[in-house]
Amino acid sequence: MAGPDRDNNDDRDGDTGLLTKTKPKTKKPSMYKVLLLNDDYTPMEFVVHVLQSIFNKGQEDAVTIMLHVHQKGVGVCGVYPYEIAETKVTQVMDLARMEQHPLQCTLEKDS
Ligand code: TYC
Repeated sequence: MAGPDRDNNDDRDGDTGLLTKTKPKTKKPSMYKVLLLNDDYTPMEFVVHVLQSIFNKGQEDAVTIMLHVHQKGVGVCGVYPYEIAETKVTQVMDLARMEQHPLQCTLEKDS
């Protein structure tokens, strides 16, 4: 029978003979990309406003991202832990709905 776990490491060092590898206890949170999708109706200025107000982009970055989405169909607005990413998606969708624009925003796991 193993003695007390004096080294206080959850027995990962082998003093129970069951586990041999050590492993860090903490993991970085998974990150999620917030994606903006193109459509034919949402005004460019509204998309720029969304990028500035919700994603804290400056005017130049906001225009660059908006044009990327306009030309390629989809683009990344930012990468955040899940709860923050989900909140951003909700904020975009709420604002777009209020202004009656068909703008779509979604999440994709990053790492
Ligand atoms: N394609 C839109 C237009 O020509 C502009 C636009 C850009 C819409 C990005 C959505 O995510 C978007 N008015």
